[in-house]
Amino acid sequence: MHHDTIEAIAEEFWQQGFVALPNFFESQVMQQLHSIILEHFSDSPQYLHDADFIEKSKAEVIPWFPQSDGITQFDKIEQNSQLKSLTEEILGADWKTQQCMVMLSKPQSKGQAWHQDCPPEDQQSFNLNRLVYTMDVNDEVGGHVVIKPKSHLSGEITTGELFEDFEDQVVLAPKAGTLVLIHGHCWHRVKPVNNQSRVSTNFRAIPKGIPEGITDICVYRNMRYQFSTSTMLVER
Ligand SMILES: O=C(O)CCC(=O)C(=O)O
Repeated sequence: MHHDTIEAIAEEFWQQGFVALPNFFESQVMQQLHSIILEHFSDSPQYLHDADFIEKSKAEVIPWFPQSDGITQFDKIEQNSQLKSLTEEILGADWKTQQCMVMLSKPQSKGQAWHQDCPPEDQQSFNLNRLVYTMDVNDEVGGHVVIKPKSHLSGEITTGELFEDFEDQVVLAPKAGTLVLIHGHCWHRVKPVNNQSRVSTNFRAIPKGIPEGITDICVYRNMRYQFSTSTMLVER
């Protein structure tokens, strides 16, 4: 990828708060990773989050950290030179990658309500979602990614309906091989999932000097939730 292209993508990201790049990864690599994911979840996955959290956040997602299970095949995404260059252009030098997290949504699950991945009060303090899709998200599967453009500049997400349709929202149906970058302060949600499981994998990254636990507190329209203590810090 030419440096001008990388610069243009980073500029779009900073204007919109997100960017979607179809065919970023080879389909063979996506198929390999997807098989590993399906194999891992093959025996009836349980929800690992606290039941109250799932009820209140509507985040019916089962997380899995393959790299901490010693599975090395995901490293090649992390080491992809184009992904690294693009991340550096967006975050600046000495950014850090975090353990990748596979997220499984079971058939007939609710997806994820509108949220910001971390508190937005300090504009310099944010995470970058680098979402990789190993399967197609489409009308049959459901689970489209919905984003409110430019909302990374709007401060705290407003209170209100958890799955509200905003007039200016953008609905993405990423195909296998797509990379979607979302600023952690940008308001986003996942639509309900239909009759099959839906999978995405997040290779989160953080700028230099930002603490590893930046995404420990997530901001929803109805609460601020802390994952490490399973606590609702603020009810809204
Ligand atoms: O799974 C997706 O497509 C989006 C995930 C998401 O909302 C997040 O990682 O905060």
